[in-house]
Amino acid sequence: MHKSLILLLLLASSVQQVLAHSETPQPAASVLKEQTAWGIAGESGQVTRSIALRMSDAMRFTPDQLQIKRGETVRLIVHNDGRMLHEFVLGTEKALNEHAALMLRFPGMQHDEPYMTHVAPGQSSEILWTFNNAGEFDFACLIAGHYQAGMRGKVRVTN
Ligand SMILES: [Cu+2]
Repeated sequence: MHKSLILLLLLASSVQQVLAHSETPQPAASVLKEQTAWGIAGESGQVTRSIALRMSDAMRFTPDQLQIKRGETVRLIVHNDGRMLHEFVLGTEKALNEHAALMLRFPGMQHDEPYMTHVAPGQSSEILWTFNNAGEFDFACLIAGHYQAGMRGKVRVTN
């Protein structure tokens, strides 16, 4: 299991303790720039391409397939066309499956990482991401029920 998920699990199981603190715990900078199997957080000066994605209450992403060249830093602009909250989370299929299982157990779980964004109805949000590993990765909305309804897509990063 990804270590940040374990942290989230610990946080979710100690909500009372978390709420007892006046300050929201902030992840360390080293955590924010953590290398993952599917890439690393990008900088705005490195952006080579912008890709717009739309999310709908039909539990679909448009487009649901992305082609990336390894080394590209992409500005992913995610718009929520629906009337409910959606989110965009990048990962491996395995990481997303594990994360989705946690979201089912703890539907109110707060989570935030540089490879995910939560988008309110009618709003847009963006992620800057450097795809520095080739491979086949996934993106998904992990809100309980959405992932299970098929709200996911594929990213192919080629050399
Ligand atoms: Cu959703």
